[in-house]
Formats: sequence, C-alpha cells, structure tokens
Amino acid sequence: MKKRVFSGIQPTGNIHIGNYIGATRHWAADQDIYDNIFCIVDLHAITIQQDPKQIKSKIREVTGLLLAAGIDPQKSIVFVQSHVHEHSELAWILNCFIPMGWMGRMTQYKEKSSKQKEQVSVGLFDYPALMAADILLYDTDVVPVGEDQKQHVELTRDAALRFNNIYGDIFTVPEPRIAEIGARIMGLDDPTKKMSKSEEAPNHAIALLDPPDVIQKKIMRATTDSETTVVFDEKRPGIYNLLTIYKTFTGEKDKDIEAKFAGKGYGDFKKALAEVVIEGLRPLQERYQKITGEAGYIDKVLAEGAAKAHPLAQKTLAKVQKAVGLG
Ligand code: ATP
Ligand code: LTN
Repeated sequence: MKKRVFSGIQPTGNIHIGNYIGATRHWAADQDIYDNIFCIVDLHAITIQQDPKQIKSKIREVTGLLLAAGIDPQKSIVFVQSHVHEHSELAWILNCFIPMGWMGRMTQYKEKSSKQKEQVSVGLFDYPALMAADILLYDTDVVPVGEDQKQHVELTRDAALRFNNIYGDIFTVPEPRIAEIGARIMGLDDPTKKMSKSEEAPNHAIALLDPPDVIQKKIMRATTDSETTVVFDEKRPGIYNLLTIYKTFTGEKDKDIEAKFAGKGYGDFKKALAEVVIEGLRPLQERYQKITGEAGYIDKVLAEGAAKAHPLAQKTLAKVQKAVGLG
C-alpha cells in the first residue's frame, strides 16, 4: 500500500516560484510514489480578511496552476477545503485538545499578528488546529511543505499523539517532508524575508504567471550585495537565494554553477537566471492557458475531488466523534 500524502495551498495572492520550488513541484513529481490528496484551503484564507469575489477566482487559478504544474486528477485528489465540512468539525474537536500554549509558540502567528495588531482574529491564532484537522482526517503519513510550515506539522503530530494517548489508536501520526533544496526561497527585494504571497512590494516575488519581461525585470532588480563573485555563500543571502533558484530550475551542482560564472559578475548571472526561469515556467504557463481555456474543466475536477475526499473524511470524523462521546 502506498503512503498517503496530504498538503494544502491557500487561494490568496499570486502563487510564486517559492510555492512551486518548495512545495507544488514536489507534489507533482512524487505523485506515483504516494496516494495523494491536495487541498485548496479557503477556510485558512479567511483567517485574514479577503474579498469574496477574489477567493472564488483564486480557487480556480490555484487549481489551474496545480494542474499545470503536473498534478494529475487521475492520480491525485484535488479539492476545496470548505466543500468537505468535516474539516471545520474536526478542527473544533481538536481545539478542545490543543493547549493555548502550543498555539502561542507558532512563529507564523507571531509574524502575521504583529503586522495586523487589533485586526488579528481568533481564526488566525487557531489556524494550526484547522491545518491539523486537514491532515488527520485522511490518515496522512507524509506532509510535503516548505520550511515555514514545519512547525505546524509538528503541532499536528503532537495533537495526534495526545489524542491517541487518551482515546487509543485513532489518528495516523504524520511527518513533515521538507525539500533539501529550496524549502525557503527568499524575497527578491529583501533576501532576509521568506518569499510570500501576502507581501505587496512589486519586486518581492516572481509569480508563476508573470510574463517574460516582468520576470526579467524583477530578477535584474533583485537585491544582492557589494561583492562580485557568483558563489554559494550563505552569508550573502541575496546572491545565495538567486543561486538556489538557478540550481532548482537547472538541477545543476553548486560546483558546476560556480564554475560557469567564474570571472563573471552579478549582471551576467542575473541575465542567465532570468532566461532559466522564463524557459522553466514557459511550459507551465502554456499548460495553464490550455487548462483554463476549457470551460467547466476546473469545476469538474474540484467536484470530483470533493466527492472522493468526503467519504474518507466522514469515516475519520465518525471515529473521532465516537471516541470522545459525541453524537
Ligand atoms: P503567505 O506567505 O501569504 O502565508 P505563502 O506564500 O506561504 O503565503 P501558502 O499557500 O501558505 O503560500 O503556501 C503553499 C506552500 O508553499 C506551503 O507548503 C508553503 O510551505 C510553501 N511555501 C510558501 N512560501 C515558500 C517559500 N518562500 N519557499 C519555499 N516554500 C514556500
Ligand atoms: N498552512 C499551509 C496550508 C495548509 C496545509 C494544510 C499544508 C493548510 N492545511 C495541511 C499542509 C497540510 C500554508 O500556509 N502553506
């Protein structure tokens, strides 16, 4: 039996190369090894206020991008979180088992809430309980995510262990899978900050649907430093980040990349990187146009996905309700 993979992505902002390098390309590449479920997490998206019309169109855009990245609905279940109501219900039950102290330690909450001040919702604080519900509903073994989500998967493990300790073997205890390279792509404008969908600075991220001239401009303007050599040096975060992007798109080794750019400056390297990213994204962008040009296709994929996910979620929730004495 194949191991079960579950992962999620929020239908917010513009999906960027960080999401692709750190998460979605691995989801696509490993599809045959695992039994896969991928979720568009709209309930997570509303932990920060969103424009209702935007969410609807972003759900379709994100789904289109997942399919364009190679996720095959014949091999993987792709669905929208709010279409399977068991996610909210299990999240509530888990709320009653997760200590406040665990939540308070989450660095994503600390970062996001410090930006929002009084606007911070209880939902933003509680975000990891809903994520734990997503994962635990499907007997998930492996959760492939970027580095920023590792702490949330660890909280999920702790919640599952705590629950199992009280009620017996109810949940499968999942483990995070973090890519060795590119699990934390940094912002082009500020290489000390993670590339993020919610960051609004114009040169911050390369979106998967950016046209070639925009990609070129963003890379040429990316923040580096006053050094000149093109080498992998973690103490020089700007050039290190660009080199990491180059490496993930080409699959070349550090040594070979450094040799290729020996004696050349940042300008030459940035030009080459822009070329690599533009060509790397071209097939994905072409597939996206094709997929979204087919009327009704995405809605059909999502409806079929929810129909497959629902019975699995129902079964786990029923087990949990029985264990805690509900219903
Ligand atoms: P936001 O920063 O607005 O919360 P996001 O860019 O983190 O959004 P998500 O939808 O939350 O996007 O993440 C989808 C997947 O992409 C997750 O597995 C996440 O860990 C991964 N990911 C996000 N940003 C990066 C990044 N900069 N580098 C590598 N992986 C990333
Ligand atoms: N929190 C994740 C999205 C997410 C997720 C999940 C990832 C929601 N539920 C379950 C893995 C498993 C994020 O912000 N990227």
